[in-house]
Amino acid sequence: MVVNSYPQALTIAGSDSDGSAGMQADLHTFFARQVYGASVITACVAGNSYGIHASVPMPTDFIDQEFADLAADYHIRAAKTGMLADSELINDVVKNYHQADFGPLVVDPVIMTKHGNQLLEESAFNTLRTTLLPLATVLTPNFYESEKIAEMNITSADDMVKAAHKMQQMGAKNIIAKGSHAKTDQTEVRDFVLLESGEEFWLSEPYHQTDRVNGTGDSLSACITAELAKGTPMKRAIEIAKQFVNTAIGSPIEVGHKFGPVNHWAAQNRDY
Ligand code: PXL
Repeated sequence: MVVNSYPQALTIAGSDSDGSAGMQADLHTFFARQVYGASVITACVAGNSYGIHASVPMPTDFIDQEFADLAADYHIRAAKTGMLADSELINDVVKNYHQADFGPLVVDPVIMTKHGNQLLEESAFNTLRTTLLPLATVLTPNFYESEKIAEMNITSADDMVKAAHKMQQMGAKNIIAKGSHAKTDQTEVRDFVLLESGEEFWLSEPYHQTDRVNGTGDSLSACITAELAKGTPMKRAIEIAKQFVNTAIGSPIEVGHKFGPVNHWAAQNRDY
């Protein structure tokens, strides 16, 4: 008798053809953390290590069927969202998430790639803020996304704290607001964490001077999702994810010519 008890996580995200980011990075991460990975594909992106060159959203009735098929069979214990492209897709995913019982939701508010490709229509920011954000058990904005969502310029540590509190007031329960990587002479990256309990703290990791950081945001949010699917407490899940991604950045893999992926092999099977 199959008891369906193995930890299962879901990524609701876009497919990235070069495998460095999006759903592929999520599934690599689930695998590396020994969690079974299912996927609801929301969009397909054609690109490589130089950039993204085309993108198509999936039809919403197809997305509805993906959700229905998983709900009818699998025991998804945690899920994450990645690229959602436009308001129609966000509303469809929100509708499906309300109907499903897929556990805590990690929202990676994917707006733009590191190299300037827009993955969410400008007109969808408000839908993201008002419908998806309140569903977020965890929100994982990068520096740019925090500025966009909180609608403020972030120029200091105090501003990061302010932005995180603003995003919590919008309905996200736990926030990891990622620090800026903009200064090439910086020696560390500091992320600010605000938990549902009100506890807040900074996480610091060494800054790696490398172009091979595609998929870091996807992998961080996927690692938190994988840990939540296994029942890891929230604070520990966030700490593990930060160290996992830092390790994956630390050992680049030589694929592609320009902005390559992080190395999930280097980060797997470790006790963080
Ligand atoms: O890393 C952000 C991201 C998310 N989703 C898809 C992507 C990318 C970046 O390239 O292609 C599908």
